Formats: sequence, C-alpha cells, structure tokens
Amino acid sequence: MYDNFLDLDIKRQDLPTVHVWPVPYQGTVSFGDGTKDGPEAIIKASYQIETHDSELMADISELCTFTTLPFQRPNVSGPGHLYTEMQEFLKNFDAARDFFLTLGGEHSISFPLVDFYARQYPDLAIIQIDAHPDLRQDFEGSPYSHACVMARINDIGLKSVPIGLRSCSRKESVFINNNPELILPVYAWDLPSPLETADKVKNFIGNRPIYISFDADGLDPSIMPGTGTPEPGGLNYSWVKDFWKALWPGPGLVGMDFCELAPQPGSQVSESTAVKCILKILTTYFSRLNK
Ligand SMILES: [Mn+2]
Repeated sequence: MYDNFLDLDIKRQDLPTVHVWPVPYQGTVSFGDGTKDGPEAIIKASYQIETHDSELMADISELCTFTTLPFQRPNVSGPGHLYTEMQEFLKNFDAARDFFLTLGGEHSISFPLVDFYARQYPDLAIIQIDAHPDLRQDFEGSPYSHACVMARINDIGLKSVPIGLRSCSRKESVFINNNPELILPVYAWDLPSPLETADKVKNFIGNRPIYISFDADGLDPSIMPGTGTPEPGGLNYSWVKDFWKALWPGPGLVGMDFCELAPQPGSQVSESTAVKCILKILTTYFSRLNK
C-alpha cells in the first residue's frame, strides 16, 4: 500500500510540515475522465522519485516534513458538496501555519483551499498553471465546476496569474482583457523567458503571499498525456522549473495543489512528471526560504 507521499513519514519538529491531502474528486469533468485516480497515482509514483535534487543540491527530506492525510472522498452529486465538505475539514487547521499540498481530482478542489488561505491573507495572489482560464460564471449548472474555479477566485477580489493559457472562450478572453488589474495572463503562444515572466509576476503581485494551483493540462501533452483535456503547445518541464528558480527567493508560498491528472493505463509518464513538478516547486521554495 502506498500511504506516504515520497515514502517519507519521518516527523521532524524543526522543519515546516507539508500536509499532503489527496482529494480524488471527479464530478464535473468535461471530457476525459480518470481524475479520481490522480492522487493515488501521484503518491505511488512518488515512491520512485529521488528526494535529492542534484541541480539545486538540496534534499526535500531535509527541508520539510510530510504528513499524508487520509483520502477525502467527497459526495459526488455536485461540486457544491465538495466545497462545504472540504471547508468543514479545513476548520481543523490554521491557514497561518498549515501548508497544504492538495492532490486532485478535478480543478474544483482548488477553491476551498484558496478560500481557506484568503481568510488569513486577504491579499493572497494565485499562480495558476493551466491551458484554460477557468473563468466561466457557471458550467453545467454549477458555479463551483472546475471550469469556473478562477471566476470564483476573482469574485473574492484576488489577483491571479494564469500561465500556459491557450484555450479560452471568447467571453473569457474579453474578461481577461477588461481586467488587467486582476489577471496577468501569460499565453503559451507568446511565452517570455522564465526570468522575464518571473519579473512580470513579481511586479504584478508585489509583496502578496502566493498560492499555486497547478492544472496538469498547462504542461504540453508530450510530457503530460494523462489529462482529460489535453491541449497541444503547452509548457515544457525546463521552462516551468526555471520559472520557479527565477521566482525565488521572492513571494511567500502558503500552499499549493496539483489537479486534473488522469493516469493512463500502462504508462507512468504523467504521474512521474506530476511528482517532479511538485518537488521542484517545494525544493526551490524551501531551499531558498530566508535566503
Ligand atoms: Mn485546464
């Protein structure tokens, strides 16, 4: 049984704790399915991944301590239930202290977390890796659908930076163009270097703390085939990892999620890529904290 992310369950009081929270929610996905199997596949793949990062010369097991929480299996009759059930669970935690790495599941899982942190940090900013802006006002009858997650986040006035965008409805494009103070779009077809992007992001968010919402489909399908809505022309791994390196030392990171992974039978490419992307964020951030 694969119970602990990275096969790490050593508790160290001197290190920050990362709560790994698997939320295999699949209720409103648009096209391909399988996101309910995402968290388990990511945890399983993490057993094969080196904790030492030889590029950064840092080992995640010496930077933070991981607690893998029990799987949250919300009522699938609608994303509204998901929201209340996740909020209920989060009442046991303190947004000022508790760092969550939430594993989806579909993108609807992000809003309860963002809401949790925004109550503590009203100026929270979101970095969203995604092919889609997810700015629909409602989708399939629900305002909490995965296609609306960023609309709900913008409703509460939070700034966001979607990176890797390449599939937007006309309405979403107009909304982005009309709200330059709220959204800084980084389009995949017009991608600046990681360094230039990090500078733009820092200018846009100032000293705000950040939450990262990583939708698997932001990446190119060549390295992330396992997602329900693959879009060609996505981000590659080198660009993403160099972006985090350019961002930190910099804004404080309060929590993150990785969602929309739908594992493909017979291949471990997608879940291994997911683990590498997650580890690169955590290792870069925690190794450069206080530097
Ligand atoms: Mn997406």
